[in-house]
Amino acid sequence: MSTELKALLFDVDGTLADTERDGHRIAFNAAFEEFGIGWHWDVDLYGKLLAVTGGKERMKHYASAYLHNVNVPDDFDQLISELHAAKTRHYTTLLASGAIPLRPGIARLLKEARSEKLRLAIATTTTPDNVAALLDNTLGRSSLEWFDVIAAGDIVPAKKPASDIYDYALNEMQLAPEECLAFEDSHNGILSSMGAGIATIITVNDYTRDHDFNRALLVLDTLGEPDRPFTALRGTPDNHTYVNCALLRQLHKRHW
Ligand code: XBP
Ligand code: MG
Repeated sequence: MSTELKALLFDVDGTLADTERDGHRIAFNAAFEEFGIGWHWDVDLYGKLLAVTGGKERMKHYASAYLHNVNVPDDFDQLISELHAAKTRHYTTLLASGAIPLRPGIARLLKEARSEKLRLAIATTTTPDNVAALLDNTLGRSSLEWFDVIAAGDIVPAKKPASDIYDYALNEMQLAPEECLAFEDSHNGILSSMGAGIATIITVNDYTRDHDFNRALLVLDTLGEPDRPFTALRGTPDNHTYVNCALLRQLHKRHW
């Protein structure tokens, strides 16, 4: 008996929108300036730091791997927590200015999935406020209700590449992994989604183009639009030129 596709689970950063280089990075730097600590993350360095998911975890990793924890205060965890709160404030303000649009095909696919009664969820490492700000400023406030569960940030102890955040979302939705597809953009992301047993579609971005996506169902440059076809980097999208529910059902059926 074949399993029916019931839900789509989306990563946020890099997948729903290109938030890292011109969003999170800018906000981290603004927080560093606000606190006068002399840190600055340029585009290349930030690409390397993305190996560690989660903003607090990333700052701690930077202090230990790049600064060897020199001049780190006794109450370092407190400083990290304050820096992170400031960073979240800068980031959500940036999103409110409309600086970061959704990636091609995201709004269209979410709307089509809703009309076809596919359930939706978010599984991300980022802070819940950041997810709300992105959805609010792109699709409108009511779009938060499109998602059965918004699994985000510290809700689970272990962030991606651990599968915890996807396991949490599946459990909340009472769905089996075979009933879902996940959308990711990074190696850590696909380790997490596939660790939870969910077949995964990748849309790459400049930071993740060279990551290992061997186990992905499909690797694309974007989800595409009817007038803006995707380029398939791996996998077989048959005659499709943009991702819609028909293609997703076909890929899902072929896989399971
Ligand atoms: C996203 C991240 C996040 C953001 C920062 O990873 O790594 O940590 O860069 O967000 P993914 P916070 O796309 O795999 O979920 O500062 O809110 O933690
Ligand atoms: Mg991501």
